[in-house]
Amino acid sequence: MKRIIISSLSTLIFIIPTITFAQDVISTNIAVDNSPGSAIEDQVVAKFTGANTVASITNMGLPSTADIAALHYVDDTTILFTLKSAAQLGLVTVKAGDVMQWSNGDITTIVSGSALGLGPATGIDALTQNGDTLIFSTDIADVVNGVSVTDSDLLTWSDGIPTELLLDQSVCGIPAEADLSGVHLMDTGHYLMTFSSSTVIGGVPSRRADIMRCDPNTNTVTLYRRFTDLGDSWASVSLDAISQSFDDFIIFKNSFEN
Ligand SMILES: [Ca+2]
Ligand SMILES: [Ca+2]
Repeated sequence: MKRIIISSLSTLIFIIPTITFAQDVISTNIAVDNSPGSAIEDQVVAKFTGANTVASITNMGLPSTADIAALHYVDDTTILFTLKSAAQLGLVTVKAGDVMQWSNGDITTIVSGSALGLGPATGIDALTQNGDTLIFSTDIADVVNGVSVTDSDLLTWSDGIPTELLLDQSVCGIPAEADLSGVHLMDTGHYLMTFSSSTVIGGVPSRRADIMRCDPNTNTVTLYRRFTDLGDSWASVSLDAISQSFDDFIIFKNSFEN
């Protein structure tokens, strides 16, 4: 007796896998001509692929006199940021210590510098998030809620919980004269960090436009990314704000679709 096996393509289910890539998101301290790409102004946010090309530039409509000092890239339509100096953004008056949110074109205040416990002359020059909790660095030494902090310590704040010290700069071996000017908390618990001038972090040289990675559990520091590799136009550039974006890409497309 013969057995007949009938198969049909229509009964098969194809799964298209995706992979998530981390893309580095930055603001520069000065305008840079990222030739052959477009110019990057200091008040916009540029997202870079791993191939050192600009994936996108987000212009939040800030005045050309504004300079983004810190940013946290939530997604393509929502960015937290601070400015280096006071500015008028539409109806909103922004001071250097204020944490702002841009969302689909609307700009609102997340928390003011005074509500964070910062002195009136203190700004925020590095910003990241852990859930809804803000993690940030000040641009000068300050006394925050009775605690003396340096411009490279990491502080933390969430709604209802006053600002407190999160990570002393000594954990990452940041020398006293260095100023942490950009930070991003990775899913691994490591911190990406940038500094306002060339220095040595945990024994590892850090130049302008370098991103360093600190593992606070093992006290080890490594070079993560060197933006000066992009070309001569980056030689005098510092990264004054960094973050990361995670985008899903389809890496396999089967051949059964038309
Ligand atoms: Ca900037
Ligand atoms: Ca700082």
